[in-house]
Amino acid sequence: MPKESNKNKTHNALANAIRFLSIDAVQQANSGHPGLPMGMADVATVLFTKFLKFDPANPKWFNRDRFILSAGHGSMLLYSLLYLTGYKDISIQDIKNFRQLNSKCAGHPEYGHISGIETTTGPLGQGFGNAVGMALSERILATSFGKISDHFTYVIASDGDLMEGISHEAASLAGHLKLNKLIVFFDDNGISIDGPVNLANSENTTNRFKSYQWNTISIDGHNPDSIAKAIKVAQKSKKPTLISCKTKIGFGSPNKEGKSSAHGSPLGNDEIQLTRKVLNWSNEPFQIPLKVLNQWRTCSTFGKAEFKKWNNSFSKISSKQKTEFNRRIKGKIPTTVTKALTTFKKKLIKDPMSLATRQSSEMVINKISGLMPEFIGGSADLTGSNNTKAKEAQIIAAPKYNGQYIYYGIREHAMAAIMNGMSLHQGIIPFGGTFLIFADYCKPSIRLSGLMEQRVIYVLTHDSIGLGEDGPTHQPIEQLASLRATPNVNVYRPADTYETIECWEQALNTSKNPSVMALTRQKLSPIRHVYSKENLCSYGAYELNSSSKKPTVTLYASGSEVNLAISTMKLLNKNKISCRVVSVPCFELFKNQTPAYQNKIKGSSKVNVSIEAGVKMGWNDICPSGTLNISIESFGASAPYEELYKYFGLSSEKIYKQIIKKI
Ligand SMILES: Cc1ncc(C[n+]2csc(CCOP(=O)(O)OP(=O)(O)O)c2C)c(N)n1
Ligand SMILES: [Mg+2]
Repeated sequence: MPKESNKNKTHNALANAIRFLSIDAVQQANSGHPGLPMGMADVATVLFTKFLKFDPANPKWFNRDRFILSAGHGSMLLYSLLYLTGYKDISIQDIKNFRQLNSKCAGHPEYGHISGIETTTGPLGQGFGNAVGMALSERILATSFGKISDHFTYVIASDGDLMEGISHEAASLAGHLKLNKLIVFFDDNGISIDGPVNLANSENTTNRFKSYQWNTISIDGHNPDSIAKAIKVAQKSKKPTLISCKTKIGFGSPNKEGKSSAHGSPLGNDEIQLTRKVLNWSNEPFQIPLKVLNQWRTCSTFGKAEFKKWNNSFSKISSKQKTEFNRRIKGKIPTTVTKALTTFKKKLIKDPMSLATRQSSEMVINKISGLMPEFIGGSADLTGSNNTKAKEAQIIAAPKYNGQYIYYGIREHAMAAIMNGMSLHQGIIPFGGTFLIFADYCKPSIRLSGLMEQRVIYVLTHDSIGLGEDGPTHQPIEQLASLRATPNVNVYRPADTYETIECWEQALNTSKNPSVMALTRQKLSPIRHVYSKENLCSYGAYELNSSSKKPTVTLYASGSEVNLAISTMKLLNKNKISCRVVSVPCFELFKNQTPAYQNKIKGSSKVNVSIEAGVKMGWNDICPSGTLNISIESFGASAPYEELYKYFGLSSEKIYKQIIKKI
């Protein structure tokens, strides 16, 4: 080994503290990924000790630099950093409990477990997308608050992160938007699980990012001076920067360094002993020499000073601005929004409208957008179909970023991950549109919205065969069921304009759930004719009308099929069969009601029928047992929508016949 200078000695000791905490924790858990923390310890050490603006004593300080470990399998890198730098909510005991039940140090970093974890990562590429959302949020908020919003967003991304399709989408948009305060360290170790990356990859990653309009720098990821120099250059760039760091996975392990065997299993006791020798680390497992720990603990001095400076600047802004800033950061909806929606509901009762729910949703967006600058919309190239753009909304673009609308391009997956990042960043309530069928193109990120309890609103239009002629490739069949099956995601399917307002109101006021708005392409007649002070959709299901106290038949339906239920009810009534209709705009909210309420809604009809233009899966959790399901269990077809409804058995006459058979 070359002789170490004092400067290098200090750096190496700091980096080795990360390496050995990671090695020891993975060994103790007998599970985990030592390779990445060992390989990226040098980069992380330089970043955290010399550049990252943060204060472990004030981990939620708004203007901190964000650090995202997109390659979540390297979680021990992040846990080591948070412990070493002195975050209060992680102890050495937590690290010893790595990957055990209820440990804060879960297999992959989970948002909410430790204050320094900015987002949940593990599904490769997601963190990269989140980071783009965070960097964009920082720029958007600066348009209202100037230097109060002024931080960098740093990312560690692995080969896997950058191979994933989502990184292509997100990087391309980040380059287009010139997010110059986004700095990505690419852990260019040339190794993934199956072996060398060149088993499956031939592209030049640097050139790829260059073509996205990024600034690119290539360095030796084990040379502290090169790392520092690259960060300095990146900080001054007018474009987002990719710093490709040539590293060795499992750095320091004589038999596993540079090999995929270092990726995802414990090094083993013998190899650990050898690695301790190579890296000159003679400490017991989990033991960090006091001198090294103290050096780590003081590295945020710069961040603490920045925190003070920021507080000083913040104290100088007007009290009106302070109140507005605090409101946005807390995610509180302005009272003017509630008032506007109430006025809209009342007006609608007087002056009913037959609209597609996507149009109703557009009216809601138009009414509230100007009242909530933090309400940031967008669409994946379907603005005119999703009806997501408020008339007044300006387009968000470099270099000013003042606006409320993002043209995401045809990048559904990145849109969803970016929205997660915006919501996590705080100060923004994102909503974005595509067709419901393409929920499948953003599903991994929708799932993470649910897992991280983020208020992200997905405006998913063209919600059934009711879209008509575009045919089965565009007609959702199983999408509602699969989204409803995702924990914590509220799926709304409003039946008319009034319900659309209620569902939007509920989505905006539910800060710990993502919401899916499943909206129609086709016009729907109004079903609500009386103003209700209470938000009936917030119950998830409610009785819309009934022709008797003890109706023989109860019809349950959502969205566009509520009107079908009403016409079926009319037919039954005409034939002296009493009936009631229950509108079911949101399964999840109904399941949260008391058993008493649920039983009241379920009632005691002889015949129960659910009607929805999609698979029946899930309806039996809502309806009484033995319910007849009117559904579609095959792919759709291409035709005018009225014909399709008849073809698939969704007509009041056909439903009526089935009910009579059952009675
Ligand atoms: C979307 C997704 N697919 C697959 C995996 C499983 N997985 C975890 S890490 C990894 C790739 C490892 O290679 P790299 O990203 O270069 O990380 P390194 O081995 O260099 O640490 C894979 C396929 C995952 N976590 N996420
Ligand atoms: Mg790799």
